[in-house]
Amino acid sequence: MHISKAHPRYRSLVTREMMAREVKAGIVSPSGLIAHGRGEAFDYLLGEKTIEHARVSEGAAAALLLSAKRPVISVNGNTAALCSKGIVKLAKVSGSKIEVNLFHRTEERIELVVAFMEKAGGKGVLGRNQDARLPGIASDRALCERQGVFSADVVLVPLEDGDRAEALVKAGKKVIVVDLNPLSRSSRAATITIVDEVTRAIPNVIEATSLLGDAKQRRRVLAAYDNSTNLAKTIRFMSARLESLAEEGKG
Ligand code: PTJ
Repeated sequence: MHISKAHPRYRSLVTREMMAREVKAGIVSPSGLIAHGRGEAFDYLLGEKTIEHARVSEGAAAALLLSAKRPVISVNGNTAALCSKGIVKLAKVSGSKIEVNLFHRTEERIELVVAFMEKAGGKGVLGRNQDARLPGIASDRALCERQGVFSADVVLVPLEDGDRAEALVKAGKKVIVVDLNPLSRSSRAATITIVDEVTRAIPNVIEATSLLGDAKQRRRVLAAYDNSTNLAKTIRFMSARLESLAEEGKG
């Protein structure tokens, strides 16, 4: 389908087309399109840009990843399709492993998404040999690699479903979530929630890692961070933005 560059929603339409293509290729699950649409709706409430409170979370996420002993970035179909190269770069600068973990899990999709991340430059991408189970989840979504998510101390989970985010926290891990919905269970369960679109969030976290070389500074950033306070500020931001748009509409 030809999309005119003059269309006001050009970027969004191109991304949708790409996601639809990746459904056909088996990278994105059909439900991934629904999740994407929900994300787009929440992004409207932010004005489709990184807000100040997300910047704070992105800085804290960079500090946590750099302070971790065994950080892992968990990748699903949507994250791979939207920002595989960004994830590979973040893994490199933060010393994190990449592991593919799918909600709609089949051996075939695991292989496809791992190969996709390898093609994007990922080294030692985990997911093919899931030999451990995350406690607290009954289904196959509990499967993970012993040398990856299972033994990680910090896990970054973009666009994660609530059950898994909660199970990771219960397993004693520090969890960084990227989710445009500040009301989701994942957002509430996480140690750090980045309410920002994933293709903006990942480069921002990469940029923040370059500013946090000093361990003392990282500790200061983490001590000042509180997830519930940050989420409350984000919800207030969305609400104030809607109020001001309604005021504009009046005139
Ligand atoms: O590839 P699979 O099989 O692992 O499936 C992945 C999906 C995303 C389908 C699965 O994890 C899922 O169902 O997720 P949920 O529960 O719909 O949660 C996804 C969350 O991510 C929602 O709260 C969306 O608002 C949010 N979201 C969607 N797109 C983006 C986003 N957040 C940031 N950036 C986005 N581009």
